Amino acid sequence: MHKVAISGTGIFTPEEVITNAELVASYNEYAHRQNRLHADAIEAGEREPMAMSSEEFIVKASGIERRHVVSKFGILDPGIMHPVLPERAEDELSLMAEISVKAADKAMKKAGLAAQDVDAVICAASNHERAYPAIAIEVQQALGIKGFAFDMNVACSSATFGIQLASDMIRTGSARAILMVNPEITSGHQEWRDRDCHFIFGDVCTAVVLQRAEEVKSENAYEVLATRCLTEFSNNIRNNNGFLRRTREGHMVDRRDMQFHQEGRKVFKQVVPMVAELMLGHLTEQGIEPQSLSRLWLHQANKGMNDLIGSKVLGREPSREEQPNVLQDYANTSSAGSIIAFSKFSDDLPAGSLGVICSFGAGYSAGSVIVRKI
Ligand code: CO8
Repeated sequence: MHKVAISGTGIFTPEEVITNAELVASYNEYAHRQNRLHADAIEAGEREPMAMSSEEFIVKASGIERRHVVSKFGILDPGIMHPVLPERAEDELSLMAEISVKAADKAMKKAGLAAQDVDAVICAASNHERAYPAIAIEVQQALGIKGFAFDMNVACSSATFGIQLASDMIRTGSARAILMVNPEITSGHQEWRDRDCHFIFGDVCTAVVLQRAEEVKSENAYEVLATRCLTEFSNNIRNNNGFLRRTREGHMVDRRDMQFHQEGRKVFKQVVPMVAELMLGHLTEQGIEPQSLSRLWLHQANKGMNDLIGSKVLGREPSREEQPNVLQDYANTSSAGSIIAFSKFSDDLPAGSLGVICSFGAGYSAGSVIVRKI
């Protein structure tokens, strides 16, 4: 068995930013237009008017202040309300592969590895822009990596589940080094016309290089001490888009349930204890005192959720340094959130420091990765 380390991470952050003010202005204009369009039905009591969104609510309920998107075009147009992206020919690099390559270049540079040093590519993300061929294989070809590649999806927990899978493969010898990418174009399946969730998501891509610990060249590497994954079925976060659409009458139209929808309050209440228990159980199993942790890199969905989980795990309120949040600038980037936090806030810790990367989300799913700075 080999020891495993995370030896490099990379983030590709799209240049375009949507502030809460811009988001709320376009949503409210859309809602006004809908209310004007259906004024008679509203007047007759047959239809509820659409309520307005507010910046104050968004910051208070989630902690999110802005989000990056691959393109603002369309999202902020009250006549469109979704991103409009140019179509690409089949022989062009797909969008998910393109942003993966950008994040991967940074991660591989940090790890000091070239394409020939990597044996496999995993694309772990919430939604893949097509079913096949795998995005991971396209990334593998674009980077000139030999070996094998595949896609996987565990929603927001895709990256921690990917780390467990890659670690197990490296430990047992089926690969020496693995590149995992998390291209999250959440703007495509976010419902921008629903005030309950129009503020939640943002686009980004993260990449992680894992390899045998004894072969690490990077000065900022973390040994993966242990991983633990958990799933429990729930319909509280769901998206019903899929290839069986055309088999069901009337399902080729644009339906609300094809986009992200959730019972946010239930998710909050059910997932917080589930994640705290997972982390505490995992630490106990490994004989690690929560007080000995230097940092928690949590999934970036909601500041309130993170504050509660951190407090339950540490037994006191974590400081901003101990539990860094990036959601104010990125919003929820699904699987990439905890990796952004880890990538931005891990170089400063001294050798021997312990921390946990933890994600949680749809499924439900949650993943805990205990790491120690080498
Ligand atoms: N502006 C003003 N008021 C609003 C708005 C708004 N934009 N939205 C809702 N309100 C109103 C509501 O209508 C409600 O009014 P009333 O009291 O009159 O009924 C009131 O504000 C309170 O609403 P909520 O109860 O919904 O508010 P919460 O305090 O619960 O906050 C949150 C809502 C922020 C959604 C919160 O519940 C939350 O964060 N929950 C956890 C959600 C979560 O973490 N989900 C994980 C999903 S991500 C994942 O797993 C990956 C999925 C795959 C990626 C998908 C990519 C698109």
